[in-house]
Amino acid sequence: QSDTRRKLLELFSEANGDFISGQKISEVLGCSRTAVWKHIEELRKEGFELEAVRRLGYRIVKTPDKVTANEIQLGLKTETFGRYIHFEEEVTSTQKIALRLAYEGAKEGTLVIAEQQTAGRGRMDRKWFSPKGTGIWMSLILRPPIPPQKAPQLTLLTAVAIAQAIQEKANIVPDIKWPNDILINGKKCVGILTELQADPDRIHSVIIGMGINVNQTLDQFPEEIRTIATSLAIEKGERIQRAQLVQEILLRLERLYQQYLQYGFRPIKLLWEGYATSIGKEITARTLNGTIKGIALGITDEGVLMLEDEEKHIHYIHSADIQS
Ligand code: BT5
Repeated sequence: QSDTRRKLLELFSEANGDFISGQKISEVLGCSRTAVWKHIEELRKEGFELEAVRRLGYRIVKTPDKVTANEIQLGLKTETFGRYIHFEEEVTSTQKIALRLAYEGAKEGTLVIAEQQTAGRGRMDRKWFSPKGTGIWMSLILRPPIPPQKAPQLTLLTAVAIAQAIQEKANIVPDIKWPNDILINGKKCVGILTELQADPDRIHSVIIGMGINVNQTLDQFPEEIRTIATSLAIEKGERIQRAQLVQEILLRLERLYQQYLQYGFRPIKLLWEGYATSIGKEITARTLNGTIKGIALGITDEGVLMLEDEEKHIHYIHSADIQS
């Protein structure tokens, strides 16, 4: 995806649905009117509807409701997150591609996104259903200057960013379930998978995988998760533009990430607690070392879950599956 295309989309974002003259476009892009016309044709092929009127120029009438790089970058307000986007119609898993790009030196903020995943995965190699054209399946590459043991905090930070974006775009206040789920009315709508590439003392990259059910109807969920999963459209009763939600998530993520690097995890923790409804309630944590039942007291300043059992012992839990 070229710089010229990015500039063109920026122009259209600023125009906000108004006409931009061909003259102005060719000036800003530094290319001929014919070259402008070629870019416009490319966008049309991708499903953008563009109106062309003599003397007025071009304007975007309709976007295709896909999650292509062009559509996400039309209206994107971030500085670095999503400024480079690797889009594919179909992949095995966006995590896999992001990992490869990270090895090849991709910059922080690089986003991999697909319309469909054929082998989307959750934690511990569980399956993540990622049907075509209905959800957001994406992976973001970060290179945070933090010690590797702090990487799990980024999962919590991501959960806050997605919760904020859902609140903004769908007008629903979701629940965050420690560590990596977002629920609406008790059903899972979002899953986050954080994968770390690091030496013992230095992070090379962190890949944040985000799976968000956006426009699925109930019958589009496979039977095995139909009673535990939901989508934003089911909860809200109307479809949501996925590209706009991606833009909002990237913006929130970038802001929180900058805040995190400057001030540490504490401000993120406070926001996180505002969305975490399980705090103060009884939960069961299945860890690799066994199952613990107790009251969730909250998270530490490091993002570790504190669980108080019947004997008033406090357990510090770094990773687990939680049931309420
Ligand atoms: C997660 O794992 O929740 C992390 C999911 C991360 C998915 C993203 S999509 C982009 C990127 N590329 C990938 O390949 N993955 C990431 P976990 O907590 O282990 O939950 C997995 C469980 O969630 C499964 O065992 C199912 O019960 C349930 N599940 C699977 N697909 C679902 C869906 N679409 N919606 C809700 N629940 C689902």
